[in-house]
Amino acid sequence: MHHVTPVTARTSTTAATVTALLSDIAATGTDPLRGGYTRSVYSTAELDLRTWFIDQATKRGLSVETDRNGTIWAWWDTPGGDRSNSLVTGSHLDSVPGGGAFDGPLGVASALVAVDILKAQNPIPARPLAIAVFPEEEGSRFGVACLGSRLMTGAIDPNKARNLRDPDGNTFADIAHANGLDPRYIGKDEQLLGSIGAFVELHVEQGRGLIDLDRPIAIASSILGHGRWRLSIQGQGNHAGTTLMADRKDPMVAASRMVIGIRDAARSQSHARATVGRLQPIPGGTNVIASRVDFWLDVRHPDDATTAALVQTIHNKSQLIAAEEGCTVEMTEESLSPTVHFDIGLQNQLQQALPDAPILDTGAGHDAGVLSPLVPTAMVFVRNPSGVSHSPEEHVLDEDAEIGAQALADALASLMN
Ligand code: HGY
Ligand code: MN
Ligand code: MN
Repeated sequence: MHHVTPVTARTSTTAATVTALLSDIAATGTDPLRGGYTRSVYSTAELDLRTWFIDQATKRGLSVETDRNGTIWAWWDTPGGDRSNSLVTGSHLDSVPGGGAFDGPLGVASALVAVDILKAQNPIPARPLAIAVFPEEEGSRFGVACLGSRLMTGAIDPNKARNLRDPDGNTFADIAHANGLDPRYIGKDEQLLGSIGAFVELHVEQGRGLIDLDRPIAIASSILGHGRWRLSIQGQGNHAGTTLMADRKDPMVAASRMVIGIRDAARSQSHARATVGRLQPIPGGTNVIASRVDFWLDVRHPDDATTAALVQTIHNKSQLIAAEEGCTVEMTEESLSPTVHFDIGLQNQLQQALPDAPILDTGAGHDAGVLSPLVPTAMVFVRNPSGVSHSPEEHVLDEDAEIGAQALADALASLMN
């Protein structure tokens, strides 16, 4: 593992609460335009959150390192320092644009409090434990969700990753290099993967399951398969005033018809979800007929073959619409994750430790899902009274946040031996 920033322990700390830890970062990355938080990977806001985490971890006597892919690891080592068969928890700190306060940071803050609880029970861990903070979980800057965990597990080709570009045209290689990584070394980390015995991620629930069940926490069973595609519609840019309606090849009209077609196709397939949340006209002038429109499609379904068939239907429909509007359309897959079923043995162990927790599936992707083919993984969800996520309305009650951290500590304690 390439150690980029080994930071050693300094002092210890009294147990904090999740609410207090989250209030430390409540002003970091607030978005006055969108509301909520915009903390894209390696932005000033996310770098400030990394600094906050490293500080909190070193205060707890954890030894902190950043690996070759930019994931931060805060280790509570056994006396011998052997890190094989480690127990890992953690989550992410980056957000979607205008996201909520809990998606990611709740898992990181809860992991810090869980370590406090475990340390109070036994100052020496029976097995090595680490808190991991994965970069670019949302894929909001470079377009690929869970980029850090995909790199670590080999789920993305390092060359493809190096050449990913953010909306300003910066490559991931350049931004990673500017933040202390050597882009030549990003990629699968067999040694690190081989040392992880289990990964348990706590996350705010992104839905209404726990509200409807009137329970504070749940254990995850599965993650819906999901993918992202970019559609580029090429038309004829022109003047809004001098171009008669009959003479237009307007990609904005084609894109708009496609978005309605996408909604209709997803509606006709039970359990499917299809979303266009990001659309970019080029050049984007009020008095300009766009020459091109790019938009991004997010499709999810429990059955991977159904996802593929739905995407094919959408592609066929989009080609017909483009032709009718005198345009052309190109569709490119940007990322694809199969449906994940978490390790049933680990799930059962968590169920023993958390007997009152119901088992819930989720439509949201997570780093735990990316690790699950190679590492036994599990997730704990914490109730979100609004049921809303990827929005400023995402919420967790203070008492549920503390219940979640205690549940994570209980789950980790049950896996410690
Ligand atoms: O998009 C997702 O499902 C996750 O929140 N990154
Ligand atoms: Mn998340
Ligand atoms: Mn998210």
